[in-house]
Amino acid sequence: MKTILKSKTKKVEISTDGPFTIIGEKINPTGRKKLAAALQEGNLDYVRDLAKKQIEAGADVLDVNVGMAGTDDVDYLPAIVKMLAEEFDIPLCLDSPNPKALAAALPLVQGRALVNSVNGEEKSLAAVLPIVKEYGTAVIGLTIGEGGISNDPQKRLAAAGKIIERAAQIGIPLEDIIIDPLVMTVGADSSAGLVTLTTIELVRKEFGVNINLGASNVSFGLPERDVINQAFLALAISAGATCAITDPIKYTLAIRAIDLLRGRDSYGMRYLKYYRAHAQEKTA
Ligand code: THG
Repeated sequence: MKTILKSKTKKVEISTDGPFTIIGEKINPTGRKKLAAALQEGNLDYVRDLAKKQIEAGADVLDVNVGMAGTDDVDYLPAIVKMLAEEFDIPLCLDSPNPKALAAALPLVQGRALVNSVNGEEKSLAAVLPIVKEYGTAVIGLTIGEGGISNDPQKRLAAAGKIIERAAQIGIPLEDIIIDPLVMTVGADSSAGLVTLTTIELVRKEFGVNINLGASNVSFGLPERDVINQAFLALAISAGATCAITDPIKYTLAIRAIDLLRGRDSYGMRYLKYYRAHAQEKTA
């Protein structure tokens, strides 16, 4: 299964057979005061810098989240998307549940974006899927049902099924739907990792679709987050995840290693190329 995203001149294939796809998480003001302040001042330099650094570090796609308490992302998403689309040749993942913000930003995208996200609630399905159809994008479907987020992997699977079915009804094909099994922190519930891993396997077996994770969520509130995040990436990729919203600066080398270990990097070319290009950073 392949999900195709595009920028001005580049095509990115998120694939159930190929190497793992990295969606850079850092354009997100949650927990990042400097970015929140920059967005509120209309200063795009900091966003530009975050985009550049993530691309250099190996991001295949950039997640763009401008959601902040007390603001409407209709005010920020279009301007940021316009700047990124003009200045960088990388596909964008528009991270907003707000249909108005998505509809305002999508005409400014050059290429084929990923809408992040729709969920299995009627209100979201009715508002977001027509926008996905109209702009011919791909979409991330969060496995949230009418009852909210369940801890039961079967219920998360059912929410995925509902999204896939409703998308099919308006002509959005299976390959354009990326299911997100939801990652919660194991700091609050020590079974949260297992629930996600089980859901990944169920979704992979039932639908064979691409699967995305907000991988860094797993370690919120715990010490040595990097260790937990890397261990989780290995387990989740092994279970069937095919892309993640994560930090390319910290995790690209580990992800290359995982691809190599899974036989998805012939002769270790991608691992070695990345190592050589970034080796000085480690020793510096
Ligand atoms: N699924 C989908 N989209 C998502 C999520 C998901 N979008 C948002 C989020 N979850 C994924 N993005 C992030 C971005 C940052 C962090 C976690 C998830 C994070 N940030 C550090 C912090 O807040 O402490 C800051 C680190 C830094 O300064 O670089 O952990 O699940 N579809």
